[in-house]
Amino acid sequence: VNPGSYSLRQRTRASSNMSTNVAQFNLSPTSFLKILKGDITQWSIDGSSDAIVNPANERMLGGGGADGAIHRAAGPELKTTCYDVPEVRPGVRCPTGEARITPGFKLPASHVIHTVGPVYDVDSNAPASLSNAYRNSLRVARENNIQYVAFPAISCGVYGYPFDEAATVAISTIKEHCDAIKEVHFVLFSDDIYNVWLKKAGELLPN
Ligand code: AR6
Repeated sequence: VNPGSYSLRQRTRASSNMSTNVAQFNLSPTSFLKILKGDITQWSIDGSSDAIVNPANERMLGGGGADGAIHRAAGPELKTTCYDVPEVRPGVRCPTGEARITPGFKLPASHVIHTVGPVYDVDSNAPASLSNAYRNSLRVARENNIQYVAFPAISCGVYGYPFDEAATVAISTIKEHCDAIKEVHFVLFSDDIYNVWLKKAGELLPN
């Protein structure tokens, strides 16, 4: 085991292994941000306690997009476990901006941190809600001694957040709240979002 080495299970035999395409930035003297393209359901850090972040909805019982993919890859135990997360009000297990943790079950990552980003057109304070989703996900990781965390572009799919604005909130929040986290990875599904994130990280972070 090479601590800190990152793997996308699907790609390990491919010559275009994504680990060669990882852009790395410093978040602090002791933490890194890595930006890569790929499928977050395939992500893990070999031999470490790690977590992927699920861009869920408040019910926390699965859905479309990355949430659907994560539930399919984790297997049905994930939904059963989510079902047992107490409701804070009817139908709401994880209010917007908060985060909850479960095991990863069949996923390569050991944990899933479920968070809920804002619906861009509905939330009157979308930047604060999006920032809370990143901040609380990192807090939950820290509380569970998880030092490697992978995020997708929360709210940038079904929830309609403009990519450039989302990247600013995501990267600046992570920079401010990365204490005790060794590596934060963004695993981004599409070229356009990947390119926006790379540019924004170049503007906001030294490397
Ligand atoms: N790996 C990485 N990123 C992915 C993957 C994947 N496997 N699949 C999609 N994405 P979305 P949201 C990207 O819609 O906007 C669900 O129904 C996707 O291209 O998954 O926060 C939930 O249940 C986009 O860039 O999440 C909620 O109801 C980003 O992940 C709602 O959608 C986020 O898109 C949440 O909407």
